[in-house]
Amino acid sequence: MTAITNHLPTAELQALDAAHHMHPFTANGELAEKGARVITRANGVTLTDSEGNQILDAMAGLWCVNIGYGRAELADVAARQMRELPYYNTFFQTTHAPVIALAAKIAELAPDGLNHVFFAGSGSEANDTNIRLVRHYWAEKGQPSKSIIISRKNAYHGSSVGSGSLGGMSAMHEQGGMPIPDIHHLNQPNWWAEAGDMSEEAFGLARAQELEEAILELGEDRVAAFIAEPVQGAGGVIVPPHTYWPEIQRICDKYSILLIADEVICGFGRTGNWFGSQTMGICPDIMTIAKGLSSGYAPIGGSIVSDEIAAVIGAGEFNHGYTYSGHPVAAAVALENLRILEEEGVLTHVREVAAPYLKEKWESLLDHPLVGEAKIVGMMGSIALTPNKATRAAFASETGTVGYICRERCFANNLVMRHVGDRMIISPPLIITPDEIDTLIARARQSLDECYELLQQKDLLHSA
Ligand code: PXG
Repeated sequence: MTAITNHLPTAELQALDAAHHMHPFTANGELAEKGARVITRANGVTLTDSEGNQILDAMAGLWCVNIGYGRAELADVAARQMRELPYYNTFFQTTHAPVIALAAKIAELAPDGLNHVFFAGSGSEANDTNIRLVRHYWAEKGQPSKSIIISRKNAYHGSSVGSGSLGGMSAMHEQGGMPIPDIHHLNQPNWWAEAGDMSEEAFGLARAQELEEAILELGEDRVAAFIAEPVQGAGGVIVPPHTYWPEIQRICDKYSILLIADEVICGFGRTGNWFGSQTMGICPDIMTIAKGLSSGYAPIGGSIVSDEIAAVIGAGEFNHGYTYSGHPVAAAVALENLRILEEEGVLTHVREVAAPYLKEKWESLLDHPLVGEAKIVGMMGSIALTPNKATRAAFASETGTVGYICRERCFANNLVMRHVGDRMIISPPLIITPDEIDTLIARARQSLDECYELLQQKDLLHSA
């Protein structure tokens, strides 16, 4: 068998990594100086690194390892499927059992009327599919001018040219010629950072009404769809005010705009239901899925599509697909993951045990001098760091300076808690126990204390 070089000393692994491996979303030169932390194995919610440190992974990898690490059943299913049929495509009038079973299972779990799945290898690919799908849908309906997709600033929908254009990350748009034409971005419903004196309710409504204003300005005959994450993830776990989503739904219905819910993070139990759309009370026409679909054990994504859209698209040929659409090994792994989520009552554990306990403990961090707001939906949470809670002030330092210091303390304290700007975020495996939540919170508090001390030393506790 090919050697995997875990047995090499850490410094040698780091040197090889620096010499040959380009990390995503990373200043690779800077990392090469420092050396990447080498993760060697994982079990449950715990990562082990090459120095033997045990790290609590409060991000479930990249928001994906919903069932936790170390489930041998998925490895067994993958090995069995590789022996039986490692690959076949579904392009030219063929199919196979794993993709059939997975599509049928997803249709069973998805809300009524969403019964068709177009598979992809990732969330980015699935959102690229969605761009082509909604434009082709309106063209087939005799309205080819309906091509604009409305999205939001600070949304994350992937990193390909199409999905990166849908996303509203300005740092991404600055590199490589994005966004593509006919994508329009609205403001996000981030009450903490952007509401000024408005109440949460009024602000949520105002931000939703930007959608109606945009449709009227651009023309109803030009707008194909609105895409959003039920709860923004990579943007900082921004939980919209409760007035936001009902108004968005009303506007989409009124103007016949397709609603695409990007469920890549929110799907498969993250918010306590199968889909974030159910938690937020919305009825999308398309849902983007990936991540928790396979708990990250195999790369797979897709678009769950309404009966109406599938019928219109299915009347002709949709000239689109990926080599790995419905990959049999990934499909078999995803199916086994869904079996575990269902049969082991993981969503019930979230709703009845983990989420209520995490919420109580997470919100207890509000007594810390640095923590301004604590938001949480199911198993995704954020805290806003601030030098002044009363005014909801940002720090005078460049955005992200303080968040990075806090993240570094977390990493040093064997906790993976990320920062987005000066917000700290978590999204732990759904199977986390109350004891492990206690450890998570203790390490978070310790890291916040150390961060606070460092900010005092560096004289960084000033408001912008
Ligand atoms: N939609 C959403 C809502 C996502 O969060 C994607 C689409 C794209 O999925 P793929 O499988 O193509 O990566 C994502 C991915 C971060 C981070 O820093 C978040 C994601 C990916 C990488 C980093 O939080 N989300």
